[in-house]
Amino acid sequence: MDLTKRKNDAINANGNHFVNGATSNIAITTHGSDWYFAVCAVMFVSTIAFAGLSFTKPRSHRIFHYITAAITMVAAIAYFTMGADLGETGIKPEFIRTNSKVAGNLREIFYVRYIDWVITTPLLLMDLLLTAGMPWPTILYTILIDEIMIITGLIGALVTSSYKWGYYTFGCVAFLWVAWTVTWTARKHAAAIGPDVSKTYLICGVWTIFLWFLYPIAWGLSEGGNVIAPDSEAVFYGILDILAKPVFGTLLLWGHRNIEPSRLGLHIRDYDDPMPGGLERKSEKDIGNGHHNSGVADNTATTTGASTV
Ligand code: RET
Repeated sequence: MDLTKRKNDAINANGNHFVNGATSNIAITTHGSDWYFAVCAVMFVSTIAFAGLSFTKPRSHRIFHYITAAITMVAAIAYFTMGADLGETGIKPEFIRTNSKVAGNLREIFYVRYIDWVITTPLLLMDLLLTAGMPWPTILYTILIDEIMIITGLIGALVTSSYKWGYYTFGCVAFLWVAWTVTWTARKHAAAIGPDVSKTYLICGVWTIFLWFLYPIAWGLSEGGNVIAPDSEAVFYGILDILAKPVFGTLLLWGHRNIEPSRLGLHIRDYDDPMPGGLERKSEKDIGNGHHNSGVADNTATTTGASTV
């Protein structure tokens, strides 16, 4: 078999199965599919690299490697899906255009993109906000608002009337809240930990918020306004995703190379590490028997032990 002659068959195998008796579709071509597969390869190689780098650290120091590898792993699968011309549906555009690149009565909307984002944007925020040593309730709340941003973006993309812009507006307001937390509140937390943490946080935080501002613009031109063709949409989101995931991940892990997770409040124990505070590890036997004290007295003894070490 001559591999050089093999063609990308995805559009033929999976594409343009729109129902509703559509007469014309606005969908990706083989070029778009090739590009999606190329981005899939970038995400896959990055995942191997981030996961491989985790082995250079003890297990208790791998949290940022694992989060970052998970982000590109999910993206690789989403990009495989889009390259295969799957994970999409045809939606009637609000604005019917005459330009041949975007003329038609159904536009291909990749809902798999939002399944990717609803998983990966919270992980990106965890990478950032854990670096800043943020309290966990703030992290959870910010992730919830981020999920509102992504899900309203998905609903807006699937709505055919002008009401889609209502969802878009909700998404933009949610994004402004996230951007505020990242650029203001978390920046102050990071600065309080030390100059190295502050520098890493600033580089990754500014990079993120700058890039994230461009996503609603891509949405407005693609799913929203039907201004650019699905192949151009692929390039726009693809470049943003490469910068926001593998490039961001590289900057973040590089920044973390000399930062102890415990300085960020992340006290993670491996099974063979000493107990925190120099306490003895207790066996079942010690806890259950051999003491005439009540549980309360036992606690007191433990606390005293900790404070004298
Ligand atoms: C939408 C439309 C609704 C308004 C806003 C949006 C923002 C999306 C963002 C996505 C970021 C994705 C990333 C993916 C990972 O690679 C949903 C497009 C504000 C900011 C970083």
